[in-house]
Amino acid sequence: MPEIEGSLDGAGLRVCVVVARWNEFITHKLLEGATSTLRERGLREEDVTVAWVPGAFEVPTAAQWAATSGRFDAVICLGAVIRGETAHFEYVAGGAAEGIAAVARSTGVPVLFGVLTVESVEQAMARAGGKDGHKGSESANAAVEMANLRKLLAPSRDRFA
Ligand code: INI
Repeated sequence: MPEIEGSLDGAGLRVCVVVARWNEFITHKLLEGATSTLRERGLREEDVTVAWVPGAFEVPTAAQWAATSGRFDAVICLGAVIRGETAHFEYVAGGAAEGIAAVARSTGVPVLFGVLTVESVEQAMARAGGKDGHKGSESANAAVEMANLRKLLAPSRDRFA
C-alpha cells in the first residue's frame, strides 16, 4: 500500500505570509516564528513575501489574492482574535476561519490557518512561542509539508493514458 507525505524541505518554495496588524504584539511573534521556521526549512529570504492587513477579518481576502496570483506555493495566514477584547468575537474569528478554509478549498493552494482564536492575552502569548507552542512556526512547517504533498498528488499525465 503506497503511503506518501510531503517533505519538510522548503528549498525552492515560494510562500506568502498574510498577517493581521490587530494585536500586533502577538501577530509579530507569530510572524517571527513563521519566517524563522521557513528559513530553517531552506526557503530563501526573497521567496517569502509578507503582506500586512488591518485585521483578521481581512486576512481571507488577501489570502485569496495571493493564492490566485500563481506566485506562491502556499499562503500562511496569521492573526490573533481575543474574546476578552472583542465584542464581535464570533463574527471576526468565524469570518476569518470560514474565509481561510474557503480560499484553500476553492483554489487548491495550501492556505494555512495560523490565526489564534483565544479567550485572553495570556492564552495568546502561550501559543505564540510560550508554553503551548508556536502557531506561527507550526503553520510554516504545515505550509512546507502541504506544498510538497500537493506536488506529489498533482494530476498524472500518464497514469490512465
Ligand atoms: N481583528 C483582529 O485581528 N483581532 C481582534 O481581536 C479584533 N477585535 O478585537 O475586534 C479585530 N477586529 C478588526 C477586524 O478584524 C477588522 O479589521 C475590522 O472589523 C474591519 O473590517
